Amino acid sequence: MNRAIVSGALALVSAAACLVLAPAASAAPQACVTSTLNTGYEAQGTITAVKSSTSSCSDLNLTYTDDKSADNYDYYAGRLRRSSDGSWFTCSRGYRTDVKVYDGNHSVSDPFFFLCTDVADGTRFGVASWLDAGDTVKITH
Ligand SMILES: [Ca+2]
Ligand SMILES: [Ca+2]
Repeated sequence: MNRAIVSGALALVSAAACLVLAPAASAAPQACVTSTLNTGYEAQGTITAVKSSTSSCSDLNLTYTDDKSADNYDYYAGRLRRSSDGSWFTCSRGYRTDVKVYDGNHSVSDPFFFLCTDVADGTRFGVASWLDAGDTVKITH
């Protein structure tokens, strides 16, 4: 006599495929683009640029400066052009004259060097210097 043996089904516990996705950095430097500009004397210089519409960066980060005077430092501010009437204004962060910005590279993640924040795509921008004009600067945006 056969006894029906009900074998318990083996529950195969599949290992949950836990794909841990690294959170996307909000301002990954490699996703930014960098433009080289010159500075004007408390105004935008003759070389300006347009805020990238494809990068993931929303700020204007000052990542390189070369002051052209003997001092080799200056104080910088971002300038933006209004699309409405083409006029220029200095970003609200303004010039901060408490710390001299010496020639060289500056960290893209150092908030001190965020000249303007939350800049709309397509906005034309420039950089102003406080002491004298004609400095070469790079903006990562
Ligand atoms: Ca210099
Ligand atoms: Ca200068």
